[in-house]
Amino acid sequence: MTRAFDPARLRRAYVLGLGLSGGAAARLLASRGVEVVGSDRRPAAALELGGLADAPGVELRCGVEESELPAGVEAVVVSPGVALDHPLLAAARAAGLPVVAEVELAFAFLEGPVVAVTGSNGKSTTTAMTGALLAHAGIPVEVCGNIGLPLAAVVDGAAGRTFVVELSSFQLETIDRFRPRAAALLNLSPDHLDRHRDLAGYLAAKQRIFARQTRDDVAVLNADEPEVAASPTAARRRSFSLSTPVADGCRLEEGRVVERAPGASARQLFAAADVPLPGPHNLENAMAAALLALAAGAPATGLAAGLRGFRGLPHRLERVGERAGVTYFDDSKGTNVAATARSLESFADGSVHVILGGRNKGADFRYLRAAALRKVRRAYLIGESAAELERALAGATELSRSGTLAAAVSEAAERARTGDAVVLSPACASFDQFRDYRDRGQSFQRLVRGLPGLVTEGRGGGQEARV
Ligand code: UMA
Repeated sequence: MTRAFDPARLRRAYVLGLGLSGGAAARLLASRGVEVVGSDRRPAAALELGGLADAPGVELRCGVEESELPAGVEAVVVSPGVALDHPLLAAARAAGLPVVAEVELAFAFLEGPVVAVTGSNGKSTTTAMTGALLAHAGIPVEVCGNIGLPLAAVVDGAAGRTFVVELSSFQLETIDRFRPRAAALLNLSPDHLDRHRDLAGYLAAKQRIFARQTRDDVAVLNADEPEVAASPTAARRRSFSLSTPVADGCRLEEGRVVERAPGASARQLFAAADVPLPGPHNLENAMAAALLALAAGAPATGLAAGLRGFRGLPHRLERVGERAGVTYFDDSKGTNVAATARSLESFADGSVHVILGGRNKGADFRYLRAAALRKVRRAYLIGESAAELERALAGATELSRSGTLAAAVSEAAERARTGDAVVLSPACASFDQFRDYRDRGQSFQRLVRGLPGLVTEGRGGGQEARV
């Protein structure tokens, strides 16, 4: 039998993976007087350990893939990137020790409500938007999680904060007591199938976000996706939709987002035009963010102004600049087929020169054909999956086997004409050629800024993306 995870009584813990989340978890544990053994298969020189190596009570084992647990360990905190069949985790389970996510550990120490966001796409934008809406309402907020700042890193801080946490399926797999006051499941499309085996496993991991909620909490669900809408939860179900009528939640009605709730009269929350980011998917993100913000105490009257002030996030349809009537967008965060297809929907038919490719995470690229047929003038294929993309998209649009990002940018810049857009939205992970999606996006931006005659406009030009 697995022992219950009780951070208050923990004396010695193992932290597997010392990246962002493992590092933050180890620091949090050490600061609470817990002895930590941490390991990472990468050598210490490749990790950003800060002062962790010298912290009292912390022992680090880097550059080795450990499979045996040291004596006296009472729980294992696992980084999201570690597969759950890792030998060390199997050993922990066999010994009856709890294996928990960094967010589960952090949750136990939080003093303040949690608002959580998951889904296949749009979760970072929705998380940031929710944070912006709460901040606009004067509610102290910490925006964190998968978005890039571990929850464990923000446990200590001013009192009275609301924690808006983006959660990936990887993190959700090993939560237990984690209970968000309000939680959203935005959408579901195939992603990370290399880890979750099938869509049902992936959905089940996502739905764990609601597992500990009670009827005092709020679950925000996408009414336009039946599997998402049917998620089991004890919480009050509030839905959002672009088309389906909702009994409790909000819906787009003739350019206005209208809220309905049992026993209350309908009211406008904001207008579609208040959302400063392009595409119907961002309207969905804004509806979910509004319902979460309401659940966390923001007044409805400030939502429209809060949204208008939202600046968007880097590497998500981020406008890099313009040159000879051609606009360049960095959508490096488009790491799966659905994200890229959604981004393409933001552009005029036949106007996009899209850069695709990288490491395939188990996706079927044929799902890109429909969007490619309508929106794409030419696709420039890079990285490991170029050949697979070429087979999947043959006949749907013009194709170039560019190989590298540099070759793709230079060829796209040469071919694009006034009114076109050049968009890096790879539908793939970046790890074959780059450190991560940020590194890939930054490389793209450097290449674009190096084009002669480019006029840069910085971040937040979402509106201009509506071409
Ligand atoms: N490691 C091992 N053994 C293993 C596997 C990994 O030692 O078998 C080590 C690696 O060498 C590495 C560390 O574990 O040093 C990696 O940890 P990690 O991959 O879990 O990454 P972190 O740095 O902790 O970052 C994680 C999230 N990464 C992943 O889920 C892969 C970050 O999301 C998140 O921002 C961060 O925690 C803070 O919460 C990134 C991501 O790509 C952006 N997320 C995926 C997505 O959005 O699709 C899920």
